[in-house]
Amino acid sequence: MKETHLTLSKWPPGTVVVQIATYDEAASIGHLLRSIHTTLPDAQILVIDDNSPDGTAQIVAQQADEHSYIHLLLRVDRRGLGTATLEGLTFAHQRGADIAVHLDGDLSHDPADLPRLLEALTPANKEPFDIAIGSRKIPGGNTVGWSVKRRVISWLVCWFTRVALRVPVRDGSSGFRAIRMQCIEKIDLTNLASGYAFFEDFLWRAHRSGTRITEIPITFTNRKIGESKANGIEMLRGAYDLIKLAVYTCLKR
Ligand SMILES: Nc1nc2c(ncn2[C@@H]2O[C@H](COP(=O)(O)OP(=O)(O)O)[C@@H](O)[C@H]2O)c(=O)[nH]1
Ligand SMILES: [Mg+2]
Repeated sequence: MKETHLTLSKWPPGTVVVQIATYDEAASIGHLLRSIHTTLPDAQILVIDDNSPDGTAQIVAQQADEHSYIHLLLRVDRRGLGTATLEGLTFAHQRGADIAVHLDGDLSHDPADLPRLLEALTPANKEPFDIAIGSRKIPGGNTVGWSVKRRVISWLVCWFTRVALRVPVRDGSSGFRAIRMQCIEKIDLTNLASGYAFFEDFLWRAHRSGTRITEIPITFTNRKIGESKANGIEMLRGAYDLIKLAVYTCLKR
């Protein structure tokens, strides 16, 4: 098994790394890796896998042996989407990437949107942004295939992020984002939420540290293969993390 987290050689200036946290995504990962490379041939691709029982890591390891732009960060056990995303960002930063993009491993986020997301960081005649969010909740954005229950939960979380956490974005829980690595240096990354609330927690910290954030519309399509890992326990854990953050926000107002 190839474990590239031991490789510390730097990537060239201007490197974009597309990172994917995976747990049991063997059915989609091969196609996703190919689509990302076709869309962004110069990007590095990093998969952070938590030793998925379905062999996702083995597929990625084989691809990494064949293609030097593919990297695998293999963790020994399941430690959550938040810590996986953070480990990916830290790895990208250490290797000298300029921009990291994270997206889901189940093809819900369309790699064809990657160029638009990257372009949004540097708008013409405007100050550059630090974070560009692929947003389902602005005009032109959309969610396809989700149950009413999932839509309601998502709406509540985004409303909570905007109103209680005071982060001025419409889709604070999107897992599809481009982030300038420079801005990572001014964000406090200690004790970030380890599960799904990572995305709101990270944005909350980014906003408080003066980071410039923008949103561009994307269509999120519910997975057609494999199962969602956002089960009841994960959602409760996420809700607990968000409430803790809101209390802290009120106290520090
Ligand atoms: N490494 C890692 N990835 C995870 C974990 N939990 C979820 N993921 C990945 O995070 C992404 C989003 O998860 P998903 O189940 O699709 O959530 P949903 O889209 O909200 O239903 C997918 O690529 C999952 O494989 C985890 O504990 N560790
Ligand atoms: Mg999904």
